[in-house]
Amino acid sequence: MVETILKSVLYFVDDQGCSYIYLLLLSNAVTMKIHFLILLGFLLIVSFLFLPVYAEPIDIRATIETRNLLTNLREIAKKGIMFGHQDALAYGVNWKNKKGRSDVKSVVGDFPAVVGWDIGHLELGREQNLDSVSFKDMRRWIKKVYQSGGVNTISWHADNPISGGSSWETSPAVVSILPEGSHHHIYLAWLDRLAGFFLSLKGNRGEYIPVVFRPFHEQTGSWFWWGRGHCTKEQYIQLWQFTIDYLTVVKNVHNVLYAYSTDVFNSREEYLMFYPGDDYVDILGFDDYHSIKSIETLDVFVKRLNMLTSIASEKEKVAIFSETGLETIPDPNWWTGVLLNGLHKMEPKPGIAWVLVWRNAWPSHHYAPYPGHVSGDDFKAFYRDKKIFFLKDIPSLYSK
Ligand code: BMA
Repeated sequence: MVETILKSVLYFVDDQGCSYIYLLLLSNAVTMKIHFLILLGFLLIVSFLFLPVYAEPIDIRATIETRNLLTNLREIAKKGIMFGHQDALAYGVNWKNKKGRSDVKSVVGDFPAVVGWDIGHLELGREQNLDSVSFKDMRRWIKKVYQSGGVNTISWHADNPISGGSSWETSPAVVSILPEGSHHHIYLAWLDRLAGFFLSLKGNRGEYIPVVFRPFHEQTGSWFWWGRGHCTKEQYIQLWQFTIDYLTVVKNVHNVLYAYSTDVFNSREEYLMFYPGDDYVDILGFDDYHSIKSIETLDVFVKRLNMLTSIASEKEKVAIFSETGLETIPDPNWWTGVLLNGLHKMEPKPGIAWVLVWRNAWPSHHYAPYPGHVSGDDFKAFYRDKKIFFLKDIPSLYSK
């Protein structure tokens, strides 16, 4: 291959119609220098064409591993789609906290390439998250995923800071935690805890482990206190920007990529309704549990994917399908018949870096199969698809 390229280059610069070697022998030193420079220039241009374009995180002080992660996500999205599962290593249907276990692994023999975690209740200083996963264990699993080259993505079902209710308790709260608000000091204490957690994620060399943080998600819906209807667009954006500025500038957190992730949307305008700006977002995603329910609405699903990837390529951001799934997966052919079918229909531009299905909590609330599940065989077919990447299919995403 290299030989062929060199040969073409040599003949390209040969304007005498005879072989380059012959010409070199005849040329004087000056001609040789010129030829050498032309050759060098040409090789430089060719090598630049084949180099990945390095993506710049919004945090200009992002660590090298964090930068590499963003670049590699961008490269992956050109080739295929990683499969992700929420809380994959922590528990599954009818088991909890078993070393090396994951429902996905029990079915296909490989781990998801992306693992989702939720830090809801970390803000309160609790030891366990809202789904009873201990933060100590979460830290350990995050390291495991990082060391195996996979991605950790973190959502935040934060409690309502005013009422003390859950994320789903929608008394107005955003305005009160902004810098001029009555509860701003509480929010600062929350962010201090989050920063402490992010900075506690370290690899064996003492390097910070990069994570993708996806705060204040599904804001195009109204079920969370930060959602549409419970704050203005300006307040949401101010909250987002303040959060990132505080974590990066004040707390010196530089191992985080930030994902803006809406719920379903039907237009570009709706998607960007709460968009905090290109300088505050690394990754664009959306959650959709609706259009993927059956083949009947596949066109809606594909349309949303295409809208997302268009916006992402225009803004030079990475796109992800941040949450989805069919609860209990009663359709035995859902994985290939609906999900994969839709993903294959996506327009061929840089696609999405991953698709993540929600957690396997209990028999009536799970989104990935487990041994003996009705959709198990179809999930194996989904796993075998060349465009779908599990952990063994990806290179480590933290080095060049
Ligand atoms: C929801 C459900 C809840 C859970 C929450 C945060 O979709 O799975 O049971 O507490 O996500 O993980």
